[in-house]
Amino acid sequence: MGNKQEEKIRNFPPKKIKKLAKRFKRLDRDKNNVLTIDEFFAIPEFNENPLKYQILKLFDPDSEDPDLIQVDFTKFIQTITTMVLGTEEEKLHFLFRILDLDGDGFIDQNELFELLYSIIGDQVSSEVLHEICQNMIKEFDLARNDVISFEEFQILMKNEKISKQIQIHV
Ligand SMILES: [Ca+2]
Ligand SMILES: [Ca+2]
Ligand SMILES: [Ca+2]
Repeated sequence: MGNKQEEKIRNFPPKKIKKLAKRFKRLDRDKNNVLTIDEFFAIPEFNENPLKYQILKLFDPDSEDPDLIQVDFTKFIQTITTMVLGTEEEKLHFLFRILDLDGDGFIDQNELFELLYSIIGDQVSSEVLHEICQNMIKEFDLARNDVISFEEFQILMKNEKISKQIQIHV
């Protein structure tokens, strides 16, 4: 990241940065200059996002536990600039990291299940959901190792129906 990130932030319109700084201040309710989980969850749209815990991980990749995240303004703005100004591939990487819950670099059936469950919820039985996951993995697991790699994920996301379902809104 490093320089590339900084360059991106420089390219971010100063007006927008000012706006983000304002937003950061507003979100930082206890004025300690870091955002914590309760401050993020105070944003209603964010709180409703089924992927909120995974999204929090992106803001503070160093912290293992989303409950303990500490997001200072630099991290805040870096994450948002990547989400907004990142290339298609960077954005997909972001999403992949959200879905790869254990961070092993692959999406397995359980992680896919978690994702679909967070989107579909109780509308279908867990048996049906497991079956859907199995079929999805079968369809996109080109290397036949029962997990989805980033390369396979890129192909999966070209499928419009799926990508529409898992867009991130922050
Ligand atoms: Ca705070
Ligand atoms: Ca994984
Ligand atoms: Ca695979």
